[in-house]
Amino acid sequence: MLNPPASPLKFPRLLLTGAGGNLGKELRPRLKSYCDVLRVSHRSELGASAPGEEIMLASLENKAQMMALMKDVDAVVHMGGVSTEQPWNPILASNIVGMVNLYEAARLQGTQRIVFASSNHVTGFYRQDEVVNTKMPPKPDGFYGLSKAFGEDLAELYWARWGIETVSLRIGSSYAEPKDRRMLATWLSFDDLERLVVAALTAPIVGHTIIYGMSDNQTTWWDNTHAKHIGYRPLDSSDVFRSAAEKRQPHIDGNDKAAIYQGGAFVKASPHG
Ligand code: 15L
Repeated sequence: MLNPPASPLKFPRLLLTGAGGNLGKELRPRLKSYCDVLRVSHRSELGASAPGEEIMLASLENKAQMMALMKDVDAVVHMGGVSTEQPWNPILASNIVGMVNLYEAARLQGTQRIVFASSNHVTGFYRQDEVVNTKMPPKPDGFYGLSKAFGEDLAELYWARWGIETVSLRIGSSYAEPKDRRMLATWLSFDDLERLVVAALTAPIVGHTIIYGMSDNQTTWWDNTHAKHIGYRPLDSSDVFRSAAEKRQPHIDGNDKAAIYQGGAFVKASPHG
């Protein structure tokens, strides 16, 4: 966990959705420094609330629950939704219908800033020998990546029509350490995830900005030139794990689609169950 700045910008009420997910669990204790009240939400039990927290369970696909969840919320860190390649129906419910419910509730309840957990799988069908910037066309690698591309377009619409600001985070691979050689390029440490989310929350003017979420890795496939105004400065790097990752995976099959495309195993995952 980072030490917050001496007098951090504080939101009166900040909502964290998906607070029970892998990254939501990491962010839940870290976001407290940036708000007076942290509202934490998930589709299932979250345990006892900590000081300064409000717990509100909600299903993204339930419009009434999302309207209640967003009441008096100043900003949202939206980590909720399906986070892997799955059949279309659960993705439709959480990542499409759920996303529309979130933004309609933000419009009607007056929430002005959303940080949206998009994914690198929006551009997963670019090759690993290409460098992608955020103005290049999406190449989603499955239903999950496609749903995140929809989320980014929805955010763009709500900015253009209703002035709701969003930073869409195309998160790479956020784990305690890189698990394989692909993650030497896509790894995002938990501390850099916090740096990225806080920068996205506190940057003065963002409109709708897309930014890739990776640490300061020697190997990188992503170019954040068009997101410099967010002020994200990663301080960790996958390089310290390079020899361990290469030892775990000494050979790469050049004909394996997971080794050719940036989406890795997602480009081969079957969405049909
Ligand atoms: C994602 O978007 C997934 O949510 C996460 O579990 C990882 O698979 C990550 O992509 C990745 O590409 O490593």
